[in-house]
Amino acid sequence: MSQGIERELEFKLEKAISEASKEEIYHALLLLSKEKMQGMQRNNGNRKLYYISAEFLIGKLLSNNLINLGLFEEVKGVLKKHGHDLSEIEEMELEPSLGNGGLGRLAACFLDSIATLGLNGDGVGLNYHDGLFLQKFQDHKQQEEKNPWITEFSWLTRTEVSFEVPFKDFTLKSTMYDIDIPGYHSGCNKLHLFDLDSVDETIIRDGIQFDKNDIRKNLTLFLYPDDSDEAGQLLRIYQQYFMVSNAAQLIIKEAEERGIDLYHLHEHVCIQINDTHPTMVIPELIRILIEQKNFNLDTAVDVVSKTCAYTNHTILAEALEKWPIEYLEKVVPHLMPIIRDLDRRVRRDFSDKRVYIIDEMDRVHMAHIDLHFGYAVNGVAALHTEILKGSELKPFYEIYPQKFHNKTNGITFRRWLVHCNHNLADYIKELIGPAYMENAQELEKLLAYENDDQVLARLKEIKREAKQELKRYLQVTQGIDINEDSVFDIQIKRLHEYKRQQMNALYAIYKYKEIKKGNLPKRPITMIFGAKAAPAYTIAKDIIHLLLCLQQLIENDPEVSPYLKLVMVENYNVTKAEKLIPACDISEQISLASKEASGTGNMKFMLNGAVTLGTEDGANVEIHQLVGDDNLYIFGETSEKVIQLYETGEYSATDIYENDPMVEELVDFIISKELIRIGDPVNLARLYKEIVGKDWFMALLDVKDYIQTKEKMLEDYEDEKAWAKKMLVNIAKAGFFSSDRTIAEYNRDIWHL
Ligand code: 26Q
Repeated sequence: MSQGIERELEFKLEKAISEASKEEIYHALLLLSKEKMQGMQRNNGNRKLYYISAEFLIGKLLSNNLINLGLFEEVKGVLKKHGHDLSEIEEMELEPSLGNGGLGRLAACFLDSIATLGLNGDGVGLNYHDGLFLQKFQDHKQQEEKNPWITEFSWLTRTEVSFEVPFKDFTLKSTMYDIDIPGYHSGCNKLHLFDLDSVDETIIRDGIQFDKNDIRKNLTLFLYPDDSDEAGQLLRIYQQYFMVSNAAQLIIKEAEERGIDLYHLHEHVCIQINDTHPTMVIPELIRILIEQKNFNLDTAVDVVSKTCAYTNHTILAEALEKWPIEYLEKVVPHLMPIIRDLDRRVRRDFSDKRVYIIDEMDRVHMAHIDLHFGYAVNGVAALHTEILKGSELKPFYEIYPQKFHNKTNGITFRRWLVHCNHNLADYIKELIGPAYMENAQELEKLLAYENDDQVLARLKEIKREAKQELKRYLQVTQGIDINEDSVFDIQIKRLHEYKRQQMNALYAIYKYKEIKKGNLPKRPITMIFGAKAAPAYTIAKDIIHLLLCLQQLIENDPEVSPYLKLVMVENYNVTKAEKLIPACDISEQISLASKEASGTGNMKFMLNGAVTLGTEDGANVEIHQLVGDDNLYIFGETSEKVIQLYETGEYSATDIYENDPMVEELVDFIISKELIRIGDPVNLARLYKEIVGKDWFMALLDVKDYIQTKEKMLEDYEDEKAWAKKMLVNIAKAGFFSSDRTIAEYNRDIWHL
């Protein structure tokens, strides 16, 4: 067999493997994988799922495709024999950054699991040429740059499929590109990404600026460009409609090709709407069925309502999409009569204004369309779903209790263990066999080794190897030196006030001051952050500025730097996550309780033997239930209390600041002469004012408990054996968070494929 791949590779290369460049080998492996995937069986079945999402944060594909094709070990061996290292070949691939964070990465994990479970389901989205911006640090601030990823050789395959998408003043013709999604030891599905041939990358100038009004040239240029102004919001509506009109036309085309009677569409098709971004697929399908397939309005509404299901990913009011009618009239006036009709139906049936689609300010509540005219809605973790039912979507839960589901998120273990942490994956295989790769619950068998000194010692050793690996990587990529014998404390996720990176920064200030006072930690601490801020989100950018200033302050202080290091990883993305997660000891999951719908990084860390420091929020609650009090560290106020504080408006950051000298001292340091000397006084003063005067996400509420809990954790870390046992329990209990389990539940309760 091994000779097979070797020969196929040489045939592709037209030269000896040992003489080929890394780039040539990458191209050859890409072509070879594409051929194998084309030859694979397509998952099929009578009912087909279309998972529509504005984001698919798929990460690099080479290794994962090789793993799922069952070729990874073989290819690695052949390359090694000829003097090449597969991990160096992987570096030739550019990461497609087609997502912001959690929601996009979840969609990618789901595609892997849908294919692996042999389910008939494709993804549908947009082919952004530049995706999310590339983050650079300059003068301790985030700079955004363009981030092109599509090269001559690519996982994309241009197809013949094309549709006409009608906008108010013009019609655009799409092109569909496909990416193959091979299941692990299973059939293949597709990710369909729609694009426009007329998109023009040369309109991008200084950073990520471009003409937001030239839709033909800019439509699929970027993921969610700046929507802080009207032109940005209109572009977002153009993108969303382009995505869903293509999806709707593809769905109808494939249904007709399968000979399906469109009056029975819901028996053969289901559409999962990933957050509200694809919501316009509902009125668009209704429109097409009426205008092109002779449906009457009632029947079209009925069939579509039985076809669509919606996932909610957030309870932040500002993230729930509400489009002014005026904007929709400018972009898709032909949908407005349908949306108005849907609103009329709601007003006919219900008197509660809170469930109307169109509000008093003439805004269209996208989630309300999904809730009334979809057959299912789900939250993404148990607590999140309870909050949706009990407060955020309560009026809807009262009308449609049967529509509500919980589907706790999951992650694909193929990427987040087998691919990113070979040493750990191999060792687990040695201990309990390979079955855990397809049945994650098997990991519980590791509990048999809870008191096995040798196993515990090996787990610590594997962690140290991962730290060394990360050390090398940061040395090469950022010229930063970290100490592999320090404790690695990591917070990597989008920068948002509710995720409270600012509270972690206050810990860094606390530790800095302690060390200055001579209270040295028993072991050096390495605090690692990775985060992008939305380009128009001022406070988030100010928090990045604070972190970068602290990084320099600590680095340049010889009294402190032997004991504390703060590293901000540039351009945090999936590839960097894959290097950081295996090396982590302390997993920071410190959102304000009730605000993080689920979190999925928390699951990736746990699976790789990190211990969670977190609030009772999102899926942390379920992690807590699984591992028990001894194997994670919980702090902070409960979600009930936080919700109550918002309701009564009684939270006052100023009160806490003024009455607690310790808090005052930490916060004041943001505008200390030490930091002002390094940073920009405007940014630092603005952040200081925000925290003292408003602190909307209540960092000061929990900061003391947070610091105390982290101190306890660092102390416990010194009991090597006890810590290794916590690592083992976390790994063993992570099985529940396999996206295979999540997808099996979606299929059982919602999709029925
Ligand atoms: C909305 C309106 C206008 C512009 C942008 C948006 C927008 C864009 C992206 C709103 C939300 C998002 C992304 C949300 C997201 O990533 N949510 C995360 O989803 C994860 C998967 O379910 C959860 O684990 C996280 O808790 C949740 O924050």
